[in-house]
Amino acid sequence: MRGLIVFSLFTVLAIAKPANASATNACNMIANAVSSASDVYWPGSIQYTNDVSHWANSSSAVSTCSVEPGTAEDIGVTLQILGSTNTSFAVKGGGHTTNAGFSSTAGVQIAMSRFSDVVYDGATQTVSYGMGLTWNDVYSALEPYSVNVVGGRVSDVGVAGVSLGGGYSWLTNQYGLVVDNIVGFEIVLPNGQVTNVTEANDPDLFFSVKGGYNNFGIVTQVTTRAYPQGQVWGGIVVIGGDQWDTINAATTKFQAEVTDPKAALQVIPAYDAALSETPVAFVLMFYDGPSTPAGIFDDYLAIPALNTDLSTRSFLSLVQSSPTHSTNSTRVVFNTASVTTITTGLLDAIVNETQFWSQELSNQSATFISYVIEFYLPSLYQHAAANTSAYPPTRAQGLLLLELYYAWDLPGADAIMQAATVQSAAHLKAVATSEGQDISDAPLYGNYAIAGTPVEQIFGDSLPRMRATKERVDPQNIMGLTGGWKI
Ligand SMILES: Cc1cc2nc3c(=O)[nH]c(=O)nc-3n(C[C@H](O)[C@H](O)[C@H](O)COP(=O)(O)OP(=O)(O)OC[C@H]3O[C@@H](n4cnc5c(N)ncnc54)[C@H](O)[C@@H]3O)c2cc1C
Ligand SMILES: *[C@@H]1O[C@H](CO)[C@@H](O)[C@H](O)[C@H]1NC(C)=O
Ligand SMILES: *[C@@H]1O[C@H](CO)[C@@H](O)[C@H](O)[C@H]1NC(C)=O
Ligand SMILES: *[C@@H]1O[C@H](CO)[C@@H](O)[C@H](O)[C@H]1NC(C)=O
Ligand SMILES: *[C@@H]1O[C@H](CO)[C@@H](O)[C@H](O)[C@H]1NC(C)=O
Ligand SMILES: *[C@@H]1O[C@H](CO)[C@@H](O)[C@H](O)[C@H]1NC(C)=O
Ligand SMILES: *[C@@H]1O[C@H](CO)[C@@H](O)[C@H](O)[C@H]1NC(C)=O
Ligand SMILES: CC(=O)N[C@H]1CO[C@H](CO)[C@@H](O)[C@@H]1O
Repeated sequence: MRGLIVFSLFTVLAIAKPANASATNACNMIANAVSSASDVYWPGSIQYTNDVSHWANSSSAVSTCSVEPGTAEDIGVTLQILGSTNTSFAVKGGGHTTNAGFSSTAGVQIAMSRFSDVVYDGATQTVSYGMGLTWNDVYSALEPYSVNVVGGRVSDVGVAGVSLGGGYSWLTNQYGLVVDNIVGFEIVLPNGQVTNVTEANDPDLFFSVKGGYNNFGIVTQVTTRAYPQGQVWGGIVVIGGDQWDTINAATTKFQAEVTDPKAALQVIPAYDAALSETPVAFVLMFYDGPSTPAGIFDDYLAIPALNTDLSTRSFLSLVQSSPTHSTNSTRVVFNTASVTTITTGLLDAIVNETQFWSQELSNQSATFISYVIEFYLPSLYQHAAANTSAYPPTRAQGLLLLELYYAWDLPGADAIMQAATVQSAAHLKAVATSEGQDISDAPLYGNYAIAGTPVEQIFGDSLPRMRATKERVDPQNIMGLTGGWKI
């Protein structure tokens, strides 16, 4: 073991030195070439520290410098330099990816923070928002107009990764995914050209970027449909692990009976070291109206809770009440499985996984072992036509998403924690399959999938069209110098 560590340290030092020297050169070239709207920062500055910081510290890296572009043209200049010097780089929106290297790098860190406008256009009923924002920023800016967009469920998550990866929202049962509502975006292509892309002017690129992240260029802003938004009802209850049978009965009943698209639910069996030694259930409830009609969440509300935060509130307040259980000092992995239905058997298996892995990993500095069960109506993918976005690659069947979310403290436990989620997700897929679910080809959501997942499982039949588009807009594969789901 010790020999292995010494060996890999040597390898890292050996390749890191020349790479950083050339990255330093690229940083200096960028600093000299960009306009006064943009800046390059070096380690030690506050701006650099913010630019490389991620929600999960396991996703951060020590880059050579950071760039905060202030204009789309400067992004074009930067991409040209990175391409001509063959320098690794990363593009960060909100920095919430849990996969190392997806928006972090030892090379040049691009931080999108200066793309921070939110513009509501009442005439077209659309909203344009910049790729440096969090959902908190967007919802706050829209609240005075009583309108909203389809976006993330947690306030400090970046708009970029959610919007470019698919995007599941509290409003998805009503209006579809985030990508289903995008009507256009501005992108800086790898050749430096800045262009507004729509279904009308470039259907292949419009399709490919909706799910395709950073494979085609760097997006600066997205324009999406606006919807009226009033007060909502909901929040969170925390229920003790002595109530699993009652919780699971409420959950199977919710799934079988509730068809109101204004209702949304997440049930999260979770071991939370800060709360208790045994797993508890977080139940997140949402209703798009000032009160929830009788019969929707009653069974959950009847269960004695350890903690309750439910009320009639603004959408922003509801989103801010979601727990995130992590700061950027901890290590996190997400993994996922897609299923077509949640049975009592599957719920029991998920609770058992929470119990099993929280014990198994208790000596690995685990602080949080959880399984987010996301409920959607079977019609969730019917809000856009087939073949209109790279993700999801098929809209034939509605899916429910399981998101495994583990957090821990010690870097030495990384490999064990990641491997545990792979084993656990495979186990749950096997349980669902053994119950007769046809999920062998069910697409996985890229924002929840663990690094190393084959892109075929995320993009499926979208890949040929994405690859042809990439060949056209990025023939030199400049975007291959950055990490993420590479097609
Ligand atoms: C607490 C929490 C709650 C979440 N809730 C939700 C939810 O409700 N719904 C949901 O769908 N997902 C949710 N997610 C998952 C979320 O979609 C991903 O974490 C997503 O990647 C976050 O986007 P970001 O901009 O913060 O990430 P980043 O790490 O900044 O970026 C993610 C990827 O997008 C690329 N990218 C970023 N900016 C650009 C750009 N301008 N142009 C091109 N590529 C770019 C990056 O290079 C990287 O590969 C949640 C995650 C967390 C941690
Ligand atoms: C990291 O934590 C600091 C301090 O809590 C906070 O200011 C910063 O916004 C966080 N960064 C991210 C990406 O969450
Ligand atoms: C760019 O760098 C990579 C290694 O980071 C190397 O494999 C590749 O050959 C280089 N390409 C060119 C054109 O120099
Ligand atoms: C793209 O559209 C936005 C909003 O209309 C506009 O501000 C921007 O200048 C356009 N960009 C290009 C390159 O035409
Ligand atoms: C609980 O989960 C573990 C790990 O997946 C598995 O080995 C075990 O069979 C499960 N127990 C039950 C009762 O399902
Ligand atoms: C941690 O606990 C598990 C199961 O309880 C055990 O198999 C493993 O050997 C332990 N690991 C260490 C490093 O103590
Ligand atoms: C969508 O594309 C797939 C192949 O990628 C094709 O089989 C299917 O017919 C298309 N559907 C529609 C409605 O165009
Ligand atoms: C607070 C903290 O732990 N920060 C660390 C996050 O990761 C980077 C890169 O690995 C470290 O340099 C920080 O010290």
